[in-house]
Order: sequence, then structure tokens, then C-alpha cells
Amino acid sequence: MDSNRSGRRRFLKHAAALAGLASGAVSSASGQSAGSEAQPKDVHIHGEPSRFATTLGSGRGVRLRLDHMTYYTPLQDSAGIITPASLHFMQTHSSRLPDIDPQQHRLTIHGMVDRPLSFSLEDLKRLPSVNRIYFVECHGNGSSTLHSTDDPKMGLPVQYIHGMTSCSEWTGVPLSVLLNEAGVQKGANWLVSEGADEGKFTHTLPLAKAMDDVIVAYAQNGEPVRPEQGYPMRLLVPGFEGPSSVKWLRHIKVVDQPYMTWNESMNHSIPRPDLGGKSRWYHFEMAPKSVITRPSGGLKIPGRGFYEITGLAWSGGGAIRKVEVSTDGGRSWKEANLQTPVLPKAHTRFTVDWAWDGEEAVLQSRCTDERGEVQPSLAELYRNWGITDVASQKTSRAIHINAIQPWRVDRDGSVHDAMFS
Ligand SMILES: Nc1nc2c(c(=O)[nH]1)N[C@H]1C(S)=C(S)[C@@H](COP(=O)(O)O)O[C@H]1N2
Ligand SMILES: [Mo]
Repeated sequence: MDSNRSGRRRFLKHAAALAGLASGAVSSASGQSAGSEAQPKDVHIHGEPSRFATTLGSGRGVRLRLDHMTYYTPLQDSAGIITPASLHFMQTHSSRLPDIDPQQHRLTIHGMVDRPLSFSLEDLKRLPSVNRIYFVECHGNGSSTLHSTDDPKMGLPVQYIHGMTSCSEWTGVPLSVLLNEAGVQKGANWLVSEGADEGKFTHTLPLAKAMDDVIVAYAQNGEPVRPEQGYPMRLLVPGFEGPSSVKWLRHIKVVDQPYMTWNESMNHSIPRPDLGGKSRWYHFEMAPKSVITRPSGGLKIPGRGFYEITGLAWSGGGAIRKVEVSTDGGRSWKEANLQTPVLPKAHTRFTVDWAWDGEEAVLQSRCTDERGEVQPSLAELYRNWGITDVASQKTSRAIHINAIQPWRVDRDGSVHDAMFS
């Protein structure tokens, strides 16, 4: 078969599949079906990546399980520091993605305020806006259970171990502007924020943080926030664990004490048997963390010679000051190059040159943030938290894991997760 024709056929099949997806969206919006067969031959679907780009995707068409709607950013294919919206990780505790008509949606600020206020999307867009680059990271990212037990030889790729962090340019109104407008009363110290999803996801936030750098975001990377990220508006709480950033934001209640909402007390503060049932890791800020994204677990490098090692570093405490990379299992470290821009509470891209001699190697990165806090090894993290029962940690849902991630390169060039081995 002539390869041009087969290529064309593949293109048409691809186009038809996309038309099917698009028509699904159209029919739910307008009530009519566009019919997926009648795709004109010479149509170009604007905005689609090259069909030769072997990245794990545009993120489109990825099917998510309704009982656990999670999408992980394909970090192994990432470049620079911005995550395209379609590749932003997604965490949802409700079993259905809200389908919100902004005309019907209001954000209401009430509780200990002088004037309870409601804002539509259009109201927000009339107010002075800010535009900032920040990461969002789930506090379960990199948790021990994500280091796969399915395939102990290979482990999961970096996408499924560390891909619950993404970084975007967020545009919106500082929450302080809205709170000042409402007039926060004396004695108020906390906010309880609720989303418009089925489960009414609710989280508590200290008022001081809300008045500092929190944004009610309506745009992401230059376009309206996607439904997965909280359309038409979400909280964006820089540097704090992901659940603080309540999506599909509907209510903010100003209160005088921290509320133990279901999502935080039952789901996000994990009781630890080794601490007498106390939830040690129930805290807000994400600690400094870095990970080599290429080469990383599940990839295979073709042979000895030159490689650029690259990865991401970030900290909830501010900007990344230094990243060091080791290619010999931690015996020696070399300072990595930080690509600009280096921004506080944002992903920072680092690179380092490496000549692989074809022998077994262990690659790892360690970052330091502007406050001088250094990313710990797994052993140091356990020591810091007073964990002695290391074996049970391997299968624990422990959160806020920012330990150094080692990747082992075997002599055949295959790269493996070496966190627990
Ligand atoms: N309304 C609502 N907001 C939510 C959630 C949710 O389930 N419902 N999940 C939270 C969690 S656990 C995380 S990690 C972040 C993830 O944000 P993202 O899906 O935009 O990446 O959203 C948070 N905000
Ligand atoms: Mo999360």
C-alpha cells in the first residue's frame, strides 16, 4: 500500500474520531447531533497537536473513571514551566464534572462580613485583575502508594508518581479585594470555601493567607479556566496544598475558627497508626521538591553518549534558589542550570549535561528554596517526621512527600523507579 494513502486514511480516521468528540460536545450544548460521518475531506481541526507528536497526548479524549476522576500531567514530555490547560492534572472528589452556566453562577461571600456580596463572572471581570504564574500540587503527589507495586521491576512513569503538579498563568481578582469590599469583621480569622460540585467540596483557609496572595481565578494560560480546573471560577491559593484551591467556587464563609470540614478531616488528614492515630501531615504549605522528568522511570535511553538531564523544581515557600543533580546515586552532586524565569511558588525548569558511559547509574535531583530549606532524602524525611516503621510507609497513603526521587538507569538504557529499592 502506498504510504501516502495509508497516512491519509489514518488522518481521516483520526479526524472522524475527533469530529465524534466535538459533535458530542455540540449535541450536549445545543441538543442536536452533528453526525460524525459527514466530515469534509479537506478539513483541518484547528488546535490539534501534530499526529507525529508522540506525547501522551493533547490530554483530549482521555477517559477518566467516574469514581476516581484523576488525570496526571505527562511530566516526561513536558518542556519549560507552563502546563497547557489540557494537560493540567485533575483531581475531583465528586463523580461528575460540574457543567456550569456562568449566567446562573454566583460567588457569595457571607458570614462575619459587614455586607454579604454576590459576584457573577461578569462582575469579577470588571474588577482590577492580577496575572501570576503558580503551581498547583495535590498533597498526595508522590505518595508512597504511587510508587507502583504492580510492576516492581519497572515502576510507574513519572507522570503517575509525580504528575499531580502543574503550573499555569492564572488571571483573576485578588481575594483581598473582594473581602475588603464585603468588610471583614473583627474576630474573623478563617474562611470556609465551598465548590459547586455534587459533593460540595469544602476547605478551610487562614484569613491571613486569603489577604496575602490568593486569587479568585477565571482564566488560565490566556483562556477561560477549563471545566476540569473549576470553570467559571476557582480559588488559587499559591504554594498551599492543592485542596485549598477550591474549584467551581460558590461560597466563601468568613468565620472565627478553623472548621474541620469532611474533606479535610476525613479525607485529607490521614490518621497514622504509628503516631497513635494522630494526623501529623495535616498542614498547608507544600515543601521544596524537585524531580528529574527526563530521563525518568519507564523511558529507555538509546545508548551511551550525551544527554541533557531535565526536570522541575518548586516550593510553596517561595522561589527555587538552587538545584543539584547527582548521576552516581548521591556520591557527588553538580549544580544544575536554572532556566528563566525563576518565579516564587511556580515550577522552575532545570537542566544539566550528562555523558552516559553505559554503566548502571542512579539519577536524582535535590532543590533548595529561597528560605534555605533543602529537599530531603527519603531517609531524612522519615527522620524529620519521626517515622520508624519504614516498611509500612511503602504502602501508606502518607501525604506531603517531597523526598528526593532516584531513577536507576540499567546498562540496557531502561530507567526504573528506585525510590524504595
Ligand atoms: N470544588 C472542588 N475543588 C477542588 C477539588 C474538588 O474535588 N472539588 N479537589 C481539590 C484537590 S484535592 C486538588 S489536588 C485540586 C486540584 O486542582 P486541579 O484539578 O485543577 O489540578 O483541586 C482542589 N479543589
Ligand atoms: Mo488533591
